[in-house]
Amino acid sequence: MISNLTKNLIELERDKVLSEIKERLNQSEDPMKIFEESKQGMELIGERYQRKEYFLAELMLSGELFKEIMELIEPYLGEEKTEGNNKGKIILATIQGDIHDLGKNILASLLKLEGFEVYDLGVDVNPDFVVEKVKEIQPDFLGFSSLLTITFDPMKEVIDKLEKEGIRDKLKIMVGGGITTPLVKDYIGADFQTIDAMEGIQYCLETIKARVKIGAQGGI
Ligand code: B12
Repeated sequence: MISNLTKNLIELERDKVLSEIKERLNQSEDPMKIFEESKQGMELIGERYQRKEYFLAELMLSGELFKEIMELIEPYLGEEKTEGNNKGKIILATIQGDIHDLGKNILASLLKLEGFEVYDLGVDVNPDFVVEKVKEIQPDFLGFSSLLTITFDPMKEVIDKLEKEGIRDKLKIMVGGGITTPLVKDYIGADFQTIDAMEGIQYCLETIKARVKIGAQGGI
């Protein structure tokens, strides 16, 4: 069963989609529910593209429409946690060859809301640049957003280089994005994989909490 919103999004009915979202937000509906229905629409658009019922033009339109959806939803997601952005530092990147950024951008917004310090390196990022930034920023987490299979090798390259530099174990590495699986995590050598931003945030929060506990017990 798909919702009316998902159906209109798949059909790229921009005006219907945006007016329904405005109305539901006005009625104080949970913005994450609206987000999930929109995300499902994007997955189904991808399937139409794969079946050759949609082409690049439709993918592009869906990308633009999703951006407009996020602009409506984001102000309703909550206030940034203000007690100093001290939950931890995270670098995000979509690696070389891949320009998909909608999922990465929502993850970045949600992490900021949770109080993380986010360094978003953008899209189509050179693997050596990621390694440089890890050395410079010394983050607690590195998150790759991956929507194309051609990104697996360059992500693995980054992790291999971090290993060679002896700094791999100083941070936790996550990989996410609609096409990723646990196998991808194992192949590139990451610590965690998900196709759900909220699960990623949960992982970061739990990791930080566990570290604080070990520290309190004199383990660090
Ligand atoms: C919109 C879209 C585009 C837009 C992107 C616009 C943009 N600014 O991002 C445009 C039109 C540019 C595009 C281009 C292409 N696309 Co495209 N695209 C899509 C589509 C339909 C939706 C992606 C999306 O934004 N989903 C919504 C977001 C919110 O979901 P998400 O990214 O999964 O993110 C969520 C989670 O995964 C998680 N998450 C994401 N990243 C991370 C990272 C971490 C660390 C964590 C913890 C969590 C996390 O958080 C988000 C919220 O929960 C997908 C279909 C699909 N099934 O995903 C195809 C898809 C990804 N595209 C595809 C293809 C083939 C292409 C093109 C090659 C097409 C072409 N012939 O040119 C080009 C590639 C361009 C390039 N070099 O990158 C294929 C990829 C196939 C593959 N296996 O490699 C897909 C899967 C379509 C398909 N089924 O064939 N695309």
